[in-house]
Amino acid sequence: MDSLQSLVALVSIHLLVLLSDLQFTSSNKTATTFSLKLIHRDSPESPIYPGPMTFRERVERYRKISDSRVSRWNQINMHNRAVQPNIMRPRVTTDDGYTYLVELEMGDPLKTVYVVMDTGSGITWIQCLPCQECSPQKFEIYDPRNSKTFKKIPCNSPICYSFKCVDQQCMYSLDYLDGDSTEGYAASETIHIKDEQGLYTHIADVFFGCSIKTHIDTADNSSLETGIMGLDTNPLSFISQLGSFVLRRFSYCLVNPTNSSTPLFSYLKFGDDIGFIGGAVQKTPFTKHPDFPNGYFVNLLDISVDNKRLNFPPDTFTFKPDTGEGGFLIDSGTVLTYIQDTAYSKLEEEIVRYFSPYKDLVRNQDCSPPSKLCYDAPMGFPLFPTITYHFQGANLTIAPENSFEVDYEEKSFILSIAPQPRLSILGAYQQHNIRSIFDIDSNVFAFVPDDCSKDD
Ligand SMILES: *[C@@H]1O[C@H](CO)[C@@H](O)[C@H](O)[C@H]1NC(C)=O
Ligand SMILES: *[C@@H]1O[C@H](CO)[C@@H](O)[C@H](O)[C@H]1NC(C)=O
Ligand SMILES: *[C@@H]1O[C@H](CO)[C@@H](O)[C@H](O)[C@H]1NC(C)=O
Ligand SMILES: CC(=O)N[C@H]1CO[C@H](CO)[C@@H](O)[C@@H]1O
Repeated sequence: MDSLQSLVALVSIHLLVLLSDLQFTSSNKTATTFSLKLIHRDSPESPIYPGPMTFRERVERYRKISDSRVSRWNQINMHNRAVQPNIMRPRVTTDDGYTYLVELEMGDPLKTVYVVMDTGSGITWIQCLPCQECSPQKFEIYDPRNSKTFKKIPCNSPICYSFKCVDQQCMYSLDYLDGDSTEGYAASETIHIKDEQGLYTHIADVFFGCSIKTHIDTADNSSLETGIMGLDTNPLSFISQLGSFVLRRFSYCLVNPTNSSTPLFSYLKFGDDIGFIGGAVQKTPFTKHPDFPNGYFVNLLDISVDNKRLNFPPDTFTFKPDTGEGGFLIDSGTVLTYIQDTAYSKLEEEIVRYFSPYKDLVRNQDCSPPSKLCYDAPMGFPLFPTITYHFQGANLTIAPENSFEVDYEEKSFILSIAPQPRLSILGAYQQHNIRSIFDIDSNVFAFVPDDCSKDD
């Protein structure tokens, strides 16, 4: 569909974008539910389907992405975090098989953009024409000059308090020390979210960053990725802007891309539609991290390998003001899980001990970075341990296939957890086939095992 006139308006919502009080100013039907299809980017359904890649190619590619994403957590200037990257999460697709992209339609006439679903950041941005420096992307770059609903944020808007006024223009910028960055106009646009019946919800005046200078290390011209959708609790994040309209909650269920027999998409769900069918839903409260006040941190108390507890001292994963270390973040924009160095060593030791009786396994010292633990294994080696994260009031047990990536061609496997000096982060790979629910008003992270390939 090319024009708004041809759309069936299910609901029209206007966001009054005020820094302190984001809200919908008008809404006819109360639509607290909608969902966006999430497609893995390796999926044949994905418009950027790269064609068959070998396991090794996929692993190398996503590890590079994972490492560059996680580095931002070490490198962002802690005292200047007014501006953070955000990611949006409609329909989710993926370029590399390991990061999840949300498909959004925006503007009038409608244009499709693909943004990385990121619970680890807050500001949503996409590349915009005319670029001063654009990163390659597969599809035409969004051109705000052609959209009737695009607006620049004026310098006197409260939104611009977080940004800079340059030549009468409100400009945002995000820098990562690893070289990734985005810079451009603070802007707003109408976003259109389609349900299964093809009916649209239109959300007017959604704030986003219109990037005219983008540096993303991993981008290439087959990349579907046009930006990032921020879903943390930053007041300007996508979920904060939707706010009470969606009861300030969302959920997703990430399909495992390595299982090519299943459809590689799922949905990002909001409000009443967060979509779990009861069952053994577990809940743990979000905790605060002083350096990342908008992040979804939870209180990790201990870890088990094959149901054997490692018995970490209770404050192992809590934030330590003296060193700046600690904290456990739920982050969909990072692929691998990262465990803070000292705890990682103990975890790795226990996993090595678990495998030690199996004499036909050979530890390989040459793992694909940043992983440190990999083995050559006989074809069909079936005996992998579960790993359990013991949170305050909840246990998250990770199925073996989400902790160990098995390469059947190379007859090897690799741990999907890597060490990290500062923070611990639960990445997307270990979230496969778990419905993850972020309920900001109730201040809980809830989760339940689910078959994400059956998400509807
Ligand atoms: C990018 O596009 C150019 C020309 O359009 C092509 O020559 C080049 O091989 C492409 N690079 C990648 C990584 O696909
Ligand atoms: C792939 O998915 C199918 C169907 O959901 C499941 O039966 C099978 O165990 C999965 N295979 C792997 C390797 O996860
Ligand atoms: C978590 O697992 C431990 C065993 O390691 C058990 O004692 C505890 O009751 C479990 N907690 C919940 C909430 O299930
Ligand atoms: C059907 C319905 O309730 N329409 C209302 C939608 O909202 C506008 C303005 O808020 C009202 O004027 C309509 O009557």
